[in-house]
Amino acid sequence: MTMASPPNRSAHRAFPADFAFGAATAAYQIEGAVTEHGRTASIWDTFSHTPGKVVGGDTGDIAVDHYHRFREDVRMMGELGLTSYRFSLAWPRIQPTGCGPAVERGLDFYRDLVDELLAHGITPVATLYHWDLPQELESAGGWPHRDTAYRFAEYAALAAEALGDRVGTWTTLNEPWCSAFLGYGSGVHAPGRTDPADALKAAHHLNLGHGLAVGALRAALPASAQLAVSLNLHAIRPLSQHPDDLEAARRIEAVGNRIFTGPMFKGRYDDDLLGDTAHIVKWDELVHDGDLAEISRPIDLLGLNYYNPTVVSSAENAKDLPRHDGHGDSPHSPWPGAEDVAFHHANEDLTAMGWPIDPTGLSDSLTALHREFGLPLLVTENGAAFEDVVGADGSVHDPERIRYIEGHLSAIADAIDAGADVRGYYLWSLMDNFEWAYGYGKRFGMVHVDYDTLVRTPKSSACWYSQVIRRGRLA
Ligand code: IFM
Repeated sequence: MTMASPPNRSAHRAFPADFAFGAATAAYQIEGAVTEHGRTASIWDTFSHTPGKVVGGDTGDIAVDHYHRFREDVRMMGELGLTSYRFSLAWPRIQPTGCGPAVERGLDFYRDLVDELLAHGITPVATLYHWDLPQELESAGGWPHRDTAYRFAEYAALAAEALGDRVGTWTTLNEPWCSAFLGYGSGVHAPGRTDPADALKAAHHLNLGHGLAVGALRAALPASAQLAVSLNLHAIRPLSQHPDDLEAARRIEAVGNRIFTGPMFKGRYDDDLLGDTAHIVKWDELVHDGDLAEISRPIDLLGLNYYNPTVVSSAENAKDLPRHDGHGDSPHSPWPGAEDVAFHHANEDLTAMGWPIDPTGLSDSLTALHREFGLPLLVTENGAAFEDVVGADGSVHDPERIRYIEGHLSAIADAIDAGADVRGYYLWSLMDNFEWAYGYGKRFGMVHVDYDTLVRTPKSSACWYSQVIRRGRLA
């Protein structure tokens, strides 16, 4: 998606009557209880326990203890009026070694969670993989190893057999770009490997795992099941119309977006992507006969995770400009075949992550996805970290987060007006949690968590969002 001009915005329109107003979380970021009931280590347990990998040495060992407090958390969701909740299943809780039979106690946790959600009238959306690969599978080669895709499909079948009677919407992978390119390219995410060929192999095997899982889910679930994938597609804008900047945008779009949307929705890897990366990986050996047909099995919904636009230029055109290359602290690029591209801020209105705030990237992306793929869309993540301050009375006023959410909901309304079939919004995140390599220092929640007492306190953004949900409109 290369971006166009900003749309007109209006803050007053209603959303469709059945629009899902939700919030999202992920297992490793909230559950804790990492050794309970048979759960074994995931790559994030190993990574976070490796000195120097996560700010402050933080780990998900306790996280926000959702595993023990889920009933309280669901009650809070009910009080806020959420109509839907997107959570992920911890693979190492269900299938600790990444293969073999499921652990019933692990499944029971999710059965109980879903039953509690349903009792509160909240529609569950289950994500199968939000980055917590069982460590044993990583030790056997991880996502660069083809076998991992087949293990993922087996796990998908076990999850669907256990939960398919109560979960109607499933997403296979969350942000496979991060799994492949931050996990195996720049190494700032687990498992922390830094080989560009492995990153590309991981991307293909994540795609294959997605396709195989779709097949397994279709076989195990009722025909009414809605299957999706959640992609963090980059809303790419060239810094200028200079041919070199357009070329930079093309390269990033190829390895940032089309590497997933091509095989998933068109049954192919585009020639330019294959050409850009031909010196890194042998695609004809990597992609086996039949893989693309498997990967492009039809799905029902496309989930978009959007935080900020991605402004790019050629290195030459960026010589005298500030650059924000987004490699984290790693000297290794997460962009194989596009290592020289320079990244810039779209503006200086930044969140605590240093991410520019620009909702037009969301409306433009939704509109472009609608035009290109014609699938119903969900915004499966959107939100912002800010430096929240707890008042003397314990309350947290977070007007910046309200402004952020309002701007992005308004952008969704713009996209709907422009014809996109957007069916829901999942705020990232329900509550403060373990923000991966940043540890607990970055707070994305609409609910504040005191990390000493684990007490949850809705911030003013939660109260504001709750009113939006009850009205079904922004103002
Ligand atoms: O916290 C993450 C989430 O796990 C995946 N998408 C982006 C969020 C904010 O960084």
